[in-house]
Amino acid sequence: MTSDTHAATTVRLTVAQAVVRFLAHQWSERDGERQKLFAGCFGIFGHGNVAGIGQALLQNELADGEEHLPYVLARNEQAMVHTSVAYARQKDRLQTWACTASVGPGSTNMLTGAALATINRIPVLLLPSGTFATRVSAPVLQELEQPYAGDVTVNDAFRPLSRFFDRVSRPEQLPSALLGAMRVLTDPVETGAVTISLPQDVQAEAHDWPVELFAPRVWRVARPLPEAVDVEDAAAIIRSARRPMVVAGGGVHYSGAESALQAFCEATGIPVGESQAGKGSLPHGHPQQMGAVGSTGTTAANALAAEADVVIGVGTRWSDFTTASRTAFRAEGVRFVNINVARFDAGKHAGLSVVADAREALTALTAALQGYAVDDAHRSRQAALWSAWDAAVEGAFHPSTDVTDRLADGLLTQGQVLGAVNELSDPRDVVLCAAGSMPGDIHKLWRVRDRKGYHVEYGYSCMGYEVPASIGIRLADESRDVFAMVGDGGYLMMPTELVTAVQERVKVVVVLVQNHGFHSIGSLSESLGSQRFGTSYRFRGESSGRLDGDVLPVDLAANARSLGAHVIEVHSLDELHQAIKEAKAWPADGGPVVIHVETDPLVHAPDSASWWDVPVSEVSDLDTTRTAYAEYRDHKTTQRPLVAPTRPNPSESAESTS
Ligand SMILES: Cc1ncc(C[n+]2csc(CCOP(=O)(O)OP(=O)(O)O)c2C)c(N)n1
Ligand SMILES: [Mg+2]
Repeated sequence: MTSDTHAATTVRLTVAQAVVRFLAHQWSERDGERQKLFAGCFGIFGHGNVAGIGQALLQNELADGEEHLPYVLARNEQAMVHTSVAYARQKDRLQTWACTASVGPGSTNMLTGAALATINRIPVLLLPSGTFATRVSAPVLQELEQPYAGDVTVNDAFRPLSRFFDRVSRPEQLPSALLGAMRVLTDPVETGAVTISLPQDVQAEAHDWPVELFAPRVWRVARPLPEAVDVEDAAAIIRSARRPMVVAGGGVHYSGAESALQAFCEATGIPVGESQAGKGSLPHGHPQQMGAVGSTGTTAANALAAEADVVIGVGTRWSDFTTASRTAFRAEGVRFVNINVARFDAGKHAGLSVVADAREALTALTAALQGYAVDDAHRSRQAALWSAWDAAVEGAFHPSTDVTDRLADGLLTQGQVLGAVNELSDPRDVVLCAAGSMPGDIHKLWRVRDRKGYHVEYGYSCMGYEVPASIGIRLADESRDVFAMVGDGGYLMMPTELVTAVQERVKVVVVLVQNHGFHSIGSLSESLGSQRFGTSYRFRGESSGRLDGDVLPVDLAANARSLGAHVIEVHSLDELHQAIKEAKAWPADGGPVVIHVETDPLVHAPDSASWWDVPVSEVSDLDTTRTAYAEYRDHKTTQRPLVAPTRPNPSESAESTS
């Protein structure tokens, strides 16, 4: 190759410029629809990325005719990962953001976000900056020194949290790192946090890149088909069932399988219980919709789960909340059929694995089950169970005066707050939550009216996800209002991104539920015999020396106002209704609205007598703990191993040749 030809086929750019140019040219495609894989890049600059990726983003922003990778300045690196994850989830994992952070704490701040993305199986590209690859001036500011290994950096902490990790120590390594990263981001089985660690000197180093590295590239998001034999076996098991049930997980949404699930349920009459990620798989009011299942389930779904003889998991990873710590499915000989794109999840509970895209598998299974339906008794049982539960929801949303008369002045119940937001928001609006007592209550109570109307992050249940995630959802879909339900504890973890919402004029509605501490962990603590220890925000008592003094004089409404939000403080149900209407009418580019409401943490949502396994101290000086331990041991006896084989015993099966 002559040097002239060489000049024509390569382009000289820094590693950081190459990263930005490459990312701007990536597309995803599914069902014939194409979209940019990266909506942009969030970042916070410091040493390590200000002159590398920062310079490249600036050059990209100022360039005419170049594909743009919009840059958004965030306030906290953990938060910008949350924003990206929420965006990607709202986009059914077909689009996401990149996140750039500076060396050291800027980068490690993203670790919690990385874990959250990987656990929830949501794509996000993380670009932590690394210390010098050459190590010429080591140790540099914020560098970890480990006497036992010269090549370890703080960014190695991303390895166990990422589905793909690479460190680009030489420019030549970049193309394979980028291509590997894109493969994982767009693979429904592998996806999660994808990390490319970029040492600060390498970011700024120039290299001659082949021009085709930057050609537009389309990543097709697969819809793997099920194997015919698995569909036949699954159909045979379901045909043998008298009381089957579906458990719908997040995979139903990511695959866009809601209509296929509805057709399956309508043809067979099989009822559906939903995990947190799967909630909204069937619309509220559908006769087979039994709502939440598991520890935070409805009485309807949990009653059906307890007696189900065949459980069909669709796109669920079977977390302990979904199985009520393996106590929800109690029928003798209960068998599982798992439809999942990931063999890893499809094999759980020793289930019959149908490894496939949820939409494709459900469509094939509906055809294979032609002529099969549950009997009328099972259908009427569903209807009766649901109407009893729906009445309980009405009671929580609109409590009787017996309950409200006992509330202190200006306080509401959490159920009233959720009911008001559910009833006064539009069907397409999105409710968002992550940690505290609200995720469980919302899982039970919320009436989901649109496939993208429900967004509770309950894989990692990360306090602080709510405010940054609300921005991601709104950026992903400006036609919907977002109602972020956040407790005072969660708000205090991460109010920072209200400032980012102000900067970007992003309208989000944050409903800040002030109950002066941890309603959730307080109740959990009490149920485990730990007397709500250390769970409320109070002064240390002068005589007791314990955190049992007066409520702290914290004004979160003033805090939100100081960050630039429009704040509405409410002290009654009427004022709450007015506030929600005001928020609905707030201009689309008006920035964040915060509704501050105080609730009584001692009024609980209706119970479904379900369980969650949280170990209690085996020995204790406290009566409360000893009582709780006795109850705990009783519950442990109801736990099932769920390991029975699903297929017939080979020595008894007709096809056996031995
Ligand atoms: C980052 C993080 N730290 C700790 C926890 C454990 N945790 C779960 S809920 C909770 C309290 C939440 O308080 P708040 O947001 O006020 O909600 P409430 O329980 O009062 O409804 C805590 C500490 C968590 N989920 N995430
Ligand atoms: Mg609280």
